[in-house]
Amino acid sequence: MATERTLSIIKPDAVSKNVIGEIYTRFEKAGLKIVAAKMIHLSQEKAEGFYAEHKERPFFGALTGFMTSGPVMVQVLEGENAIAVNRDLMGATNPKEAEAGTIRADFAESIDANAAHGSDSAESAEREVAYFFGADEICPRG
Ligand code: RTP
Ligand code: MG
Repeated sequence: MATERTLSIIKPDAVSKNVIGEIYTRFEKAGLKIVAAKMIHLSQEKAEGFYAEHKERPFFGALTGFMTSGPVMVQVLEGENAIAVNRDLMGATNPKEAEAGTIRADFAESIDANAAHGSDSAESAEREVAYFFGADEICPRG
């Protein structure tokens, strides 16, 4: 197993519900370490760049509109198989299909307002971490 880094975003709905701490506890209990973090209110341009892979999809406008609707909490998680572990903690994209006990089952309302983002591959993780953090903003903790 490999130590990996993944990019996590607590989306505007979950920030608004005041559950950042509850979600951080889930990361920590799963063995993931927060090695970088910042709260930001995304501009339209920053949100569109982040989700550029979905540019042609019908939900792109709703997605970027939602992601700019309020502040988000962005973090880098580090640990064994961090990418898959974080995706498992999040649950399915549509909270109605998410397994009980996952972040989306517990905190999300809809496929649009679905509480959390996590990188879906090593390539995405590398791009997404660099999209938000410089090397000097990441603090590996061993
Ligand atoms: P995310 O990128 O936010 O972690 O979500 P994901 O990998 O589980 O899902 P993805 O396919 O990357 O889609 C990105 C976000 O777009 C919205 N979406 N809406 N209406 C739809 O069919 C639909 N499909 C995707 C979701 O909010 C999803 O999180
Ligand atoms: Mg995705």
